[in-house]
Amino acid sequence: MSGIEKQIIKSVILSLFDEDGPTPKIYWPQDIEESARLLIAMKTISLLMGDAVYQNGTEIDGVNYFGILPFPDLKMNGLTYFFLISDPKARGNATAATITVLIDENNRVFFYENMKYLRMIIDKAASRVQTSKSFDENKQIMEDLRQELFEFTNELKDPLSIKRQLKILFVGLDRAGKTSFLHGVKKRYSEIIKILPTKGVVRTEEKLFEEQNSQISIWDLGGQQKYREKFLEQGKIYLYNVDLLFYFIDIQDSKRIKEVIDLFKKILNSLKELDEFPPIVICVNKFDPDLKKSKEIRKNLKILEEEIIKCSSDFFFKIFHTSVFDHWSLISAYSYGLSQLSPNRELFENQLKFLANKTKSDALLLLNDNGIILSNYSNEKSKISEKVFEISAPHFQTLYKTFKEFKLLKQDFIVSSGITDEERKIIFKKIDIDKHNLYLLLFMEKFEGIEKIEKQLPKFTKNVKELIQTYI
Ligand SMILES: Nc1nc2c(ncn2[C@@H]2O[C@H](COP(=O)(O)OP(=O)(O)OP(=O)(O)O)[C@@H](O)[C@H]2O)c(=O)[nH]1
Ligand SMILES: [Mg+2]
Repeated sequence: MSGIEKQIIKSVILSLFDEDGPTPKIYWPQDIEESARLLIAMKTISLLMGDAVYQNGTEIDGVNYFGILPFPDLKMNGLTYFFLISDPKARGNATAATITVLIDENNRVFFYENMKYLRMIIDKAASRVQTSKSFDENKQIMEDLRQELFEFTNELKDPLSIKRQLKILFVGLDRAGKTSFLHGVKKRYSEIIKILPTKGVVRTEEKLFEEQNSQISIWDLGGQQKYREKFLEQGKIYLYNVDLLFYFIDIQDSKRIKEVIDLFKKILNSLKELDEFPPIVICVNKFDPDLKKSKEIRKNLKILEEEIIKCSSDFFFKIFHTSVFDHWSLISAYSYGLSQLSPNRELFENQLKFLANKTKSDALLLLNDNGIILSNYSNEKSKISEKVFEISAPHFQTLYKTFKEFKLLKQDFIVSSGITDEERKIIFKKIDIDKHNLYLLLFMEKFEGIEKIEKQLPKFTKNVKELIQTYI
């Protein structure tokens, strides 16, 4: 027995796009079936081939991302790194390459749990491959990678937990609007008016899909002083293993700006002490639509943003202006946060970008049935698109459902025309993927007919169908 049965890592493969197409160049174990390794090379490289950047052949550095791919035929899941190797002789001046690490599909949590470290060592190996001069050198690099992976998995105490556990914290001063936000994002309006100050912590579960690999727990922490103190004292319990943090600020409460910043700093310090660096979504909340132009609010905003930028340099954060009276603002902030938890977010963006390119769309949005934005893309030229989506997306979803209800939809497309001029169009399309209802919104400056979209959709749907299984 070689011990392979006990090993979590089942296979490691370097694939290149050469004269023969996608080819598994270096693979372990040696006796992996030819059909299996070909499948892995084909599938990983062909996802990369959709990349517009690659096809334009301009920036090599622009293409490097990770994704988790299902290989149902092999009953395995692969963590794949996509990258390019500079080659003046190749089309687009570059060779597409992937490194894929495979494990049993039942063990896929292992990838999610250990993403940070796995990314680091695979990235390192890929950089070496990019400058490697020979096949033998590549062989050595892949052997080193395998060794490192094995050493890592051997050291892990409990590598195979059943489900990926994700922890999302909602923190901020009392009355900042955390609990209202959580109800608002789900459109539980009748609850919002009944909300009382949160005592201690209230935990709920989030489901993006009926079936998902992860268990997402949301911790809504009461912001009153006594709860805050407890929470800071017992930082280890609350902040330990946090995957995402929402920090809430009441922008209308000018008197408490200092208090808001102080609490934020304390939380960041505790996180640093624990060596936890979750992405942070800052909700500048109660930014109500009718107050957007208020001088006082603007002034508060300026002070706050300066202070936040000053103290959070060690963290990845993004600021959103939110209000419970603007549903889209909640959805945008919430979706953005959740998307940070998906190891496949770059792959999704890439799929949207590819579809945009092929259909000449200027912006795309992919929504789930609850209106959560799973992925979005907009080309740099079309600055207006985000605003257009913001206003139209929620209405389209309602329109769609209403039309469907009254059996007024022959096909799954709704095309709006006459909103601006004749050429600009917004197209709304439902796509069915297994049990999931997903919605696609396309914005086009210059509409060239629905056929272009229909032609591209099967391929897009097929790719999304696979990637969605490992979205979160
Ligand atoms: N104007 C305005 N009021 C809001 C908004 N969001 C929440 N509120 C109100 O602010 C008050 C406090 O909201 P909560 O959701 O209970 O605040 P919280 O942050 O959960 O408070 P704690 O549980 O005590 O930490 C309620 O009266 C809400 O109706 C908003 O976006 N705009
Ligand atoms: Mg609350």
